[in-house]
Amino acid sequence: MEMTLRWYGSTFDTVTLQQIRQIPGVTGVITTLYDTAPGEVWSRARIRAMKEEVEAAGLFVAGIESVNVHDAIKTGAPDRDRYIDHYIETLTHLGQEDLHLVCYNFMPVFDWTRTELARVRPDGSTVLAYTQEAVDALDPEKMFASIADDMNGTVMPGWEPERMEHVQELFRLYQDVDEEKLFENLRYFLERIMPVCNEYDIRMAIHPDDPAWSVFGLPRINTCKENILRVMEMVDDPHNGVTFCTGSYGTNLRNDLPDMIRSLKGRIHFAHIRNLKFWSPTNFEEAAHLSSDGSFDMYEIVKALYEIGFDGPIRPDHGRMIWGEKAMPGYGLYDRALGAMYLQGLWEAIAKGAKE
Ligand SMILES: [Mn+2]
Repeated sequence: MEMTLRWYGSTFDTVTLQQIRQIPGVTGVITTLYDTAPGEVWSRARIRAMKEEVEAAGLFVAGIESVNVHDAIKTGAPDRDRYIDHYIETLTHLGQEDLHLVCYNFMPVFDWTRTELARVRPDGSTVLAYTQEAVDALDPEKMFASIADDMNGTVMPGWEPERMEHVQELFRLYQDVDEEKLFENLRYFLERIMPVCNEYDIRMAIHPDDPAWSVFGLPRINTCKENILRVMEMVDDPHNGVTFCTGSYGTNLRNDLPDMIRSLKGRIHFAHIRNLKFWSPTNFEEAAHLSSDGSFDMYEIVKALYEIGFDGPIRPDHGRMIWGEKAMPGYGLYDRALGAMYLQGLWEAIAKGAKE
């Protein structure tokens, strides 16, 4: 396991590399070229500059989150091959620059969905939260406007204003895409990129859908054990792997997280670890990482990762906004630093306990 933090680059992130460097045990960052659009080819020069900036701060780039997949690929549009060619070119450049982990998702239209970005908890911290009732009452085209005021002036991944201007058009693109078609389009994409992944040893790590069920009538497939195992089997190559995000699979209380981790042995390339507090099965908020603050048993989750021999990057996922910090919702420094320390404490205890 290597402990990392997500970082959006010095232009976009309120957190600096120097601050990340001071969190004990954090050696790497998970980053991206945040100003690139889905379908755009990443140049080697820009990838190298990003690496050099991170390395100059005493850290390293542990992986990319994300290289976003163009909607033409997800919908299986006639021009998808051109966009897959671009994706392959980006992967080639990443491989040539010695980067070997790429997180991505295959969610239609909306990336992760939350209905509140600053729900106040009893201790005064604020967190991202979700209620199905709020989603059901909302016109999807107004989704963006309803939360835009809470973004603290930041641009949140998957919710870029220029994308959200075209929400109606995006919905039209997906009108004939059902779950089976989405599986098929994912299989097509993975089969085409596996050769370059094998050539450069690039581990592709699909991120689960969040929440792990259909929203606004759009199909979603990366939601449960059965479906993710189907994705692993349909392109049975170790480079076709998973970002195990506990806060995303965990949105569905039917998902047994430690059991899912064990069933994905050898295919989890990256882990996002966070806790959720449920008030009902369809009303939850993002808690502190500590087990007792939320609804998950974090010890059992980390233990399952340890037991399958997981050796990739872990990052604390979204944190609460605490101590007056102003940052991109979920991506402040303070609570993620607390999360990184707690997760490392669990790991150390589990690893030493196993050796006794
Ligand atoms: Mn995640």
